[in-house]
Formats: sequence, C-alpha cells, structure tokens
Amino acid sequence: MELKGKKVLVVGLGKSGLAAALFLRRRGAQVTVSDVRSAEALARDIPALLDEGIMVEAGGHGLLTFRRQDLIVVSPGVPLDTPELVQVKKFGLPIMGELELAARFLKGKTLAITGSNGKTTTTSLCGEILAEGGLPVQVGGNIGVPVIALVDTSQEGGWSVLEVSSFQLETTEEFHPQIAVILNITPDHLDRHGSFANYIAAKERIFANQTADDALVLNADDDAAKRCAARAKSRVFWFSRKCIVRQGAFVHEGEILFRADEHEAAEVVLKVESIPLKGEHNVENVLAAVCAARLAGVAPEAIRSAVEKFTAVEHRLEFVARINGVDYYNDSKATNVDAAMKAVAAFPSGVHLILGGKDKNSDYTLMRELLESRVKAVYTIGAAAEKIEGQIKGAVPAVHAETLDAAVAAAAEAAQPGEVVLLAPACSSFDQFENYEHRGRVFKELVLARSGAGERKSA
Ligand code: UMA
Repeated sequence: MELKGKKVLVVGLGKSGLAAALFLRRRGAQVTVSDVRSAEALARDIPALLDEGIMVEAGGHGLLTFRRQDLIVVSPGVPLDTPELVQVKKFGLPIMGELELAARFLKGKTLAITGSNGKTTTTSLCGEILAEGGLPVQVGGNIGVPVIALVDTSQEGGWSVLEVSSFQLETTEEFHPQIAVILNITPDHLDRHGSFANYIAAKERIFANQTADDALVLNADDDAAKRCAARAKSRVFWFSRKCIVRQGAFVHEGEILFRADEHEAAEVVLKVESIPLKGEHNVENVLAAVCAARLAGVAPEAIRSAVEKFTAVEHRLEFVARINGVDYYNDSKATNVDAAMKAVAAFPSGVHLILGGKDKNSDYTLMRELLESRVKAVYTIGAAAEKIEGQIKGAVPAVHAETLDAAVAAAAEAAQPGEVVLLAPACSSFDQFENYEHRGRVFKELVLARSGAGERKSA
C-alpha cells in the first residue's frame, strides 16, 4: 500500500490516532488529525505532531477537512455513523480502521483474540506462553498498545498476539490472522452497534479472510460463538469446560487436555487446580490459550510453566487487599453485564457489589438470580444507578451511593469478616472517569486508604 504523498486524515487523537498519524507521516503521507476535543485538552500531543509536520484540527470535525483527503483512518472509538464519515463515504472516499491499516504492513504471523469478555487476560496469557515456548512474540491491540505501533518491530517468523475489539474489527477488509480465537459473544456495546446481530457480525470479521490453512478457535460452551463455525472457511478447533471436544482443548477429570484431531489421543497439558486465577471463566480463558498455543506449536511443558506463573491482569478480578477480614477485588474491566456476572460467580456468597457507570443499553434484570444467591447488597454509582436500581428491585438491597468514594465507604461499613467487596460495575466508566483503568485505580486508592488498620496480602 503506497502512502507517499497521499493526503490522509486520522480521526481521533487517542492512543491509536497518535500512533497512526506518526506511522503515516514516517511513510511520507500528508497527515491531518481531527478530534472533537479542544486544543487545550489535546495540548500534550499537539506540539509533537506539529513538529513532525502533521496538521491538527481540534474542537470538532470539519466536513471540508474530511472531503480534502485521499484516505481516512478512524480510531476504534469513533463511531462509523459520525456525520462527517457518513458524508464522505457517499463520495466514495476510502475509510479504514487503525487495525486494518496496521494489518497491511504487519510482518510475521498473527494470533488474534476477540470475545465479549476475557480478551485481555487470554491475550496476555497467550503472549507469555508463546514467549515461554521460545517464539519471537509481541502483544498489542485493544489491550492498550495500538497494533499500528507494533508494525516496525514485527518480523517474519515472529508472532503478533492481538486483542481485537468489535470496534476495531468493524472496519477490517484484509485483516487475516493465522489463528483467530472467539472466547464468547454476549450483548455488549449495543449503543454503538445498534443490535446484537450487528455486534456478532463485527466479531465474525476476525475470521472473514481465513482459509483452510488457518485455524479458528471457538468456545463450545457459548451459543453465539458456537454458531460461528457454520460460516468458517478455516479449520475449527474447540475449547470446552463442560464437554469433550473432537479437536481442541477440554477439561477431563481435573486436567486440561488437548488433541489436534479426533483420531489422535489427547495429551495432558496441565491440572485445573494449578491455574492461579480465580473463577470458572478463567478456566475458559486458559483452555482457549492452550488450544491457540498448541496450534502455534508451543510444547505442553512450556504452556504449563507459563500458565502456572501467570498472575491476574490489573483490573480483572484483581485482589486489592484484605482489611478487617474483608477481601476487596477490583474488576473495573467488567464493563458489561456478562462480565460482572462472571466476577460475582467467582465468589460463593457474601458479596458487596459496586455496580453502575455509563449504561450501554444493557439489561440488568439478567443479574437478578445471581444477585439473590450470592450478593448481600448492591451499591450503585454513576449515570446508570437509577436504571439498575429499578431493574434489580426486590432481588437484593440496593444502596444509592452515587460516587465510588461513597460506595466503597458504605460497602466497607456493611461487610463482615469473610465477605467480599467487589467492583464489577457492568457499565463503562466514561460518565465519572477517564476510562476503566482510571476507575480501577481510584477504587484501589480508596481501598488502600482504608487499609491502615488492616493487612495487605496477595491472593
Ligand atoms: N473522538 C473523536 N470523535 C469521535 C469520537 C472520539 O474525535 O466521534 C476522539 C476522542 O476525543 C479521543 C479519541 O477520539 O481523543 C479517542 O479515540 P479512541 O476512543 O479510539 O481511543 P484510543 O485511545 O485510541 O484507544 C483505543 C481503544 N479505545 C476504544 O476502543 C474506545 C482502546 O481500547 C485500545 O486499548 C487502544 O485503542 C489501543 O488499541 C479501550 C476500550 O475501551 C481499552 N475498548 C473497548 C472495550 O474493551 O470494551 C472496545
């Protein structure tokens, strides 16, 4: 793909936009960046961009700026129904996502992981396993390092392990991972995609360009993921916590086994009890990683060793502290109902649950049964508080806390020794925080500020 001399507009100046603009400029494109944030809000990045000869449009998107281009590169967080994008599409201007741009230049092989939940843990784990197996590997994508920033360090014979979101997949055309993993598909981001069917269609783009030489790893225990097999042109491998699969990874008598095809004997990879992560959903993440890593050629011993050393990723059911016998867990990454339910299900009972934030058109009634059986009280925060309170009414007592600060204080007050205070908000964070990482950090600070009288301990 020739970029030299091309007029390219990058929409959105977050992590992806910044990396994409610099990449394009270094390859000789005439680059402009457009962002709805004000020049003051972008002050940190503007001087460096201007120094590179990149033009910046701040405080809104101008249709004229969009129309003057040869190519438009969109950041994942920019919806495709943004009026300026809709307009220029009508004129036939090519619009490309940051992942697609990166895919055109990335060297070596790609292992891409998507799903509604568990993506970051599985991506991170796959990266560690491939490295343990001695393969040259780099990790990026939705996990935090834009894929475009991995291009220059990618190498033939190496692997890029990528967490890919529906936002990134929505605009792909040629993206073609040799191994694709779909962990699960449950309703999320319906505010952006409009319907569950559109969300599934975006997820399915992960294998749209695969051929019979590639592998697609699917969760046999997840209905929507299972249905993807019918549309795959690649070889399908399964993972399951509940049943024995023809080819792929599964649990049998407390052990995780893998078999490359139905005519081969299954090999033992590791014991379920040696997985150092909490929750059944993490067994699924490990199964997916085992399957993908075996397909990438990593030996079972290396897989076992990497899994046993693996610790929880920050903000994913992360143990924070034990204070006066109460355990505090940060699952700020539980930004949808399904993820929050998985987090609650990791504890048998006695959970004080902090819920709320920015609603994504979610159905919180799905949580009622689980709340009744495992949760003592819910503490609601943010813009979604009232909707949540209405939908869980009668299932469990709810305290309208409003802020995270008040929620932690009220939960700490109520929780008895042996119980758990869990931040698993089932919502995005953008009403009160910069992002879910910021929310998780604030939670940890609030908890640790209370720990003077308690003890800190890792679990
Ligand atoms: N913006 C506009 N116009 C718009 C909308 C946004 O100009 O119409 C601007 C914003 O003002 C902001 C910039 O776009 O300056 C933000 O772009 P972005 O939202 O794409 O954020 P990045 O910093 O580039 O981060 C993105 C991913 N963000 C989203 O998908 C929302 C990050 O995933 C990812 O880690 C990063 O690229 C690197 O690949 C975050 C995320 O929340 C973690 N992902 C969602 C999730 O996991 O559920 C999909």
